[in-house]
Amino acid sequence: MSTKRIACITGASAGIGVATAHILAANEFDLLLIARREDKLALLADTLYKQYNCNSLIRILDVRNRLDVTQTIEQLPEGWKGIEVLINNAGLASGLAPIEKGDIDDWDVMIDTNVKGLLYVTRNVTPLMIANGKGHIINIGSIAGKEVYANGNVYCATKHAVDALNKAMRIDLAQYPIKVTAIHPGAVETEFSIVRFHGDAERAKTVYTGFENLVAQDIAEAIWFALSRPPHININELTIMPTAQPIASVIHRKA
Ligand code: NDP
Ligand code: 8X3
Repeated sequence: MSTKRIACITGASAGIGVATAHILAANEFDLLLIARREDKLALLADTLYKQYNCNSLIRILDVRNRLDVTQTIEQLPEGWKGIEVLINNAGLASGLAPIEKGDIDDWDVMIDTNVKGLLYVTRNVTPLMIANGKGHIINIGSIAGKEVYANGNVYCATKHAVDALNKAMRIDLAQYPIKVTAIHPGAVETEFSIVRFHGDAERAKTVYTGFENLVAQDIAEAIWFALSRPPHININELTIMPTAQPIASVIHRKA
């Protein structure tokens, strides 16, 4: 087992999770990579080893499954229990519909993943951090956790919950001392909109046309900024928007 610091990234198979894995691997972390798609995680682990000599442990896990989350963390090899950084990133929007027409299955998926899944992982990882006497949790929220927009109802509610949990965790965990930071992005082009629109890639593309959206690397760099501050500094939260998106519901697009 190497002596590098260990970070756990949920939602490591795409988008912001992949970009964060690269930046942490480049900064001498070994990585516990969590998501449901095994092929994507295996490919990422291989790339990280070749590019950065980073050791990865991949775990195929649906964060909505409480029992599986507990077992996965409990059954980590001893050398991997020293998790110092947790990136709570796994999450999604499913659908975009007014409250009276929303699909209740979409609502369940978002609440179970974005809120309950984040809690299950956090509940199982924080005791390891406390035992190790240090830690830093990065919660990936959203501008949707700061504002609400038409048809975003339940997704916005889940991200407001992440915002509240981020503040609450910080109060509870500062004594150990464990840092807690939220990163709240605006529009980042990833698989996010393809997932939101249930695989409709053409509709997803329209979300990002006519303006310069953020890319996953922009968010990974902000995460690294928060992680690389000295021990006495905690970045409580950062809201990061495309310049053309001053608030959640306004995007200045060129014709
Ligand atoms: P992607 O769809 O590209 O990536 C989402 C990741 O979450 C994937 O790795 C996916 O892996 C994982 N995931 C989803 N559901 C589960 C689950 N039940 N169990 C385990 N892993 C899961 O989107 P982004 O990278 O954009 O999203 C990352 C985070 O950033 C999310 O929390 C999102 O809400 C947030 N965000 C995104 C913004 C954007 O505009 N893109 C803006 C603001 C916040 P797999 O499918 O393999 O399980
Ligand atoms: C994703 C950004 O604006 O679609 O969280 O809610 S937004």
